[in-house]
Amino acid sequence: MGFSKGFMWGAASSAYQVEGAYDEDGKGKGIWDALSEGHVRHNENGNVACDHYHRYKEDVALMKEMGLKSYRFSVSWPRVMPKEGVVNEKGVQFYKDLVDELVNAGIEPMCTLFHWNLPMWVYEKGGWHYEGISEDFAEYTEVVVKALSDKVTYWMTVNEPAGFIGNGYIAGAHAPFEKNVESWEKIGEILPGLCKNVLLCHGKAVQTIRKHAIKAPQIGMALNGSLITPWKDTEEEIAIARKATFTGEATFFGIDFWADAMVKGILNPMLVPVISEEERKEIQQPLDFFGFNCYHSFNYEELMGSNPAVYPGLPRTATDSPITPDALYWAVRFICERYGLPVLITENGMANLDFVMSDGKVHDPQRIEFVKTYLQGLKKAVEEGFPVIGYLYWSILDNFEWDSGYDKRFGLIHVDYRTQKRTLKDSAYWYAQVIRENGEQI
Ligand code: IFM
Repeated sequence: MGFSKGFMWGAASSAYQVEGAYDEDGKGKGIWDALSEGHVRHNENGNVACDHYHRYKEDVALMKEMGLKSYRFSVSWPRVMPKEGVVNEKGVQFYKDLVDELVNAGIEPMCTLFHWNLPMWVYEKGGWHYEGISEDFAEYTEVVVKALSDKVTYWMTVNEPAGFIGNGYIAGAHAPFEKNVESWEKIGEILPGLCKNVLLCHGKAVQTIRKHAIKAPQIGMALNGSLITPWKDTEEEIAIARKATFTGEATFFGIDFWADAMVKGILNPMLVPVISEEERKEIQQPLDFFGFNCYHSFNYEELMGSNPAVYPGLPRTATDSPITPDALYWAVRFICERYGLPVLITENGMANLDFVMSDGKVHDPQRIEFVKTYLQGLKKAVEEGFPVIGYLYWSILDNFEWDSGYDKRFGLIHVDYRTQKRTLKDSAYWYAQVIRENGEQI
């Protein structure tokens, strides 16, 4: 037994990171468009990015060549709603065209509603601090769902809330670059409200999708969070790792911080004072899958600092992320056990030192090894009977890696940003074969 017959092999991206066309066809400005100057390496920005807005047909053709079964993209809220209450038909049309292109290529479109580029008009009302944001988000969701749900079945509400709240409002590394790390008092003051607003956006979006979807939807989210894995495969160690993963503590980077509220209707103590009973029910909506972005895990012993799991020269990616191949196994197992939902790996991948070599190719054996070994963990989970819908490599193309600019290359497809030339990396050809064989050789 291996991966199921209809297993969704795919890849992912997000609007701001690939689209470009930042002020074309009536698009409004988002917080990354308007506020990122001075905050990004080499002063880069997403104005042009991979120019996917104009080159989406070429990109979909490459996905088809690779045999992708699914593609996860995000819709840009400011492209679709440049101003409060205003729908930009040309922006909507872009996503309709993209979805048509995917469907015609036999690729399942998977749509994320929010992947970080918040419209400026929402920011001006207070952004994620603004209590009414979930009403606006529901309105936007309705527009997108009415436009795309004749062809889109898979929906993800928000991408990595721990990331955009933590980086955007605490570390100050991501838009809107609010830095509050120096003051625990301030963090304590703002964090519960920010998290409540994100959770309400999720809950209302789920209800909006169910209400307006033309095709019966499959709905989830795309969370990330600390995953702690056992050092040894004993029941005792596993129980310790599980407990260290789902701490119940007031840490917004805990998977359970978000998922307990979304899936089980259980509020973290930090959220209890700010979320009413009615709101709790709005947040807890039935979901069809648990989307998880998984790049690495922490080993329990490593966390305690008492084990050589972290040693000089530990393999790391170009973004310094430790390479921990068993992460997907434990992510699926722990999530399935706790939440009883099928898992979709909404992101997994690595940044590597990729460049076009003198033979005109991009050789990236590290990425092949990375994906192969992570997939071995995923396969183990599948073979033990844990339900997994699919695996989406991050990312289809090299792209704009937020405050790191264009230096960090995660793509299966190399992009030369000077010419926009695409080159399939060795890993893309390798992944294509994995898909053809449905992961049998993994
Ligand atoms: O590029 C990001 C993506 O936007 C969210 N998840 C992690 C990726 C790699 O850092």
